[in-house]
Amino acid sequence: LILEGALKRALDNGELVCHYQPQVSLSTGRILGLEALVRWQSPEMGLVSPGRFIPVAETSGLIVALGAHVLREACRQYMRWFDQGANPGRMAVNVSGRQLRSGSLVALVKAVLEETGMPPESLELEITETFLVEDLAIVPILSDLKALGVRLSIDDFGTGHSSLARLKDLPVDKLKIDQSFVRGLSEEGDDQAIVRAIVALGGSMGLDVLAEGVETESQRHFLQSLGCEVAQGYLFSRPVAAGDVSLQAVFP
Ligand code: G
Ligand code: G
Ligand code: MN
Ligand code: NA
Repeated sequence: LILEGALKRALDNGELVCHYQPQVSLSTGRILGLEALVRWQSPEMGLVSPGRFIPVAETSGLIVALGAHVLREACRQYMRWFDQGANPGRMAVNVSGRQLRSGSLVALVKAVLEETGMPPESLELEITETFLVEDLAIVPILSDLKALGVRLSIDDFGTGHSSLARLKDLPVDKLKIDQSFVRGLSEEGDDQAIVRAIVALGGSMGLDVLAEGVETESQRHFLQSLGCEVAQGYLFSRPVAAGDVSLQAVFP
């Protein structure tokens, strides 16, 4: 059980670190971007997965400070690579529903872009589909974020029951196909049909489509055959510490 007080101290002590997972072009093998995924490097517990503490952060409200820390650290790290002459493509950062509704997200993103020098078009904010359908009031916030020049993507797409009418009204740039659909791709069946439909939907709405959770060559080949351009998953790389990230193409 993770307690709010312990998490707050971890944040204050700099124990929350970002790992990074590449997003790969399926046609060229090149790294198009990285997703920042927070981990708790605890002196007592070792590396703690966000699945265990993000829910605590959400209910306690600590997610707002935690999210600000992750955004700042991811942009700083992006600029470190950039300044070394490496090209990390885009940096994707997860934003929770509570952060979106906090009223301070737009000002935070603006401030972090200014203080780090991060090019706005290289920053992508990932918002889980469930939050996007829950609350109509967030559309103006999304528009304000777009006005800063950043990109928006819908995370876990396919699990949040957004209607096509709703999707049409959201100022987003990318759909991230939830990994639950990618898992079943190797066998004929519903998952193949769902992934095919999402790729077609993205194509016809002018949205990029990324497949999450790609673990096998057969999943990769199926996605390629469908015309899905970008993928992310253990097949290419697990999320790793900044020092262990390779920005080289994963296949020639
Ligand atoms: O990295 P991992 O697969 O263990 O992440 C588990 C969950 O935690 C995922 O749903 C992921 O989106 C979420 N997560 C990881 N990092 C962050 C973050 O910085 N902010 C938010 N809000 N969620 C995150
Ligand atoms: O909710 P979100 O999509 O942000 O979370 C991504 C989560 O998926 C992270 O916890 C990350 O560690 C995990 N992940 C990334 N690639 C793979 C994969 O290929 N297989 C599995 N099982 N999990 C993955
Ligand atoms: Mn994500
Ligand atoms: Na996801």
